[in-house]
Amino acid sequence: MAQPLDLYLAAPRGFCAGVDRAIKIVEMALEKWGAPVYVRHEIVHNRFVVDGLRDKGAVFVDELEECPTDRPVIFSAHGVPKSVPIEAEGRNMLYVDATCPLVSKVHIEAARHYENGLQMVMIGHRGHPEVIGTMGQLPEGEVILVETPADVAEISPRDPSKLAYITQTTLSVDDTAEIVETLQARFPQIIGPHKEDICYATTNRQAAVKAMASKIDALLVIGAPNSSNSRRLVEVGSREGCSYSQLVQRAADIDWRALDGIRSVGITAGASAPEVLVEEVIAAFRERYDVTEKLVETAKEDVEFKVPRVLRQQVSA
Ligand code: 10D
Ligand code: SF4
Repeated sequence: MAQPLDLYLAAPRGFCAGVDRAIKIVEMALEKWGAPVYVRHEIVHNRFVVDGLRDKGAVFVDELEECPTDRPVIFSAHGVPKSVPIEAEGRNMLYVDATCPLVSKVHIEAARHYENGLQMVMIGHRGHPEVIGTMGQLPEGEVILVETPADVAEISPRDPSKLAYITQTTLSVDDTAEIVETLQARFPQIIGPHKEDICYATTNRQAAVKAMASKIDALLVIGAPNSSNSRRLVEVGSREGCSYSQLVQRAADIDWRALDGIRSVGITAGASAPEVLVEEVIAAFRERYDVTEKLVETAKEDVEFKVPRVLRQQVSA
């Protein structure tokens, strides 16, 4: 007889509206213009998604200079520095920007603060493409990056009375609140968004993990190692008391020996992880255990973003 196991499934989990839109953009571009269509950076941080699009004719590159000028190029959902579309225009290239509208919102916020004469503090992870893209909206030196509360003590803004803060969209809600508090304590005049710029999808996925944490012995987060929002879900699991909280890209990555003796497992997926991989993981549990599925739903999501007009025209034609 197979061991009984409670499998708690987080909702919401997996694809967010920005990821859905970005993948659609690549698929529709391939339909409209044929292969190859170039994509600067992984369209979203998931190997399974990227491999699937590559099979359909997408070519993934790190930099624009790797693209020929006679093929379309798509910018990834994470956003790009201002210099990238400028370079594309300079080379007369056809480009489609798949930056998530919620990332673009932060770009616009940064530009507005800059026009109002404010210097910016960005809370984010150094080297992440979204951070590079957002900081790259403004001239060098206009955005100071902080990653931790300790960093706040180290920065030397031009004029502490003329400061604003912005954040990466996929951060830990709790860590960010702590950094914001530290910023406000050191710079009481700092201007910020209503709360932070963390998006609805990041917030909802972290809340669902918190809600299931007391019920589970282990948490598996389906997502890629370079996916910021997925890694934050693993951290939430550990902090909420799951002694085993792990990132897995798909079922083959599960360390079954580490789960030995465990009676309840939570499953969630980062915003860039497709539901087929969740189903694959559930099926793998069903093969080994007598599984009872339990849904932990903390929010319903109905956000949808339109694809850019240039691709919509093709659909209605
Ligand atoms: O690393 P990440 O969480 O920023 O990106 P990922 O592609 O995993 O998920 C989608 C999130 C985006 C595009 C940033 F908002
Ligand atoms: Fe947009 Fe949030 Fe999804 Fe990032 S995680 S693509 S900001 S909806």
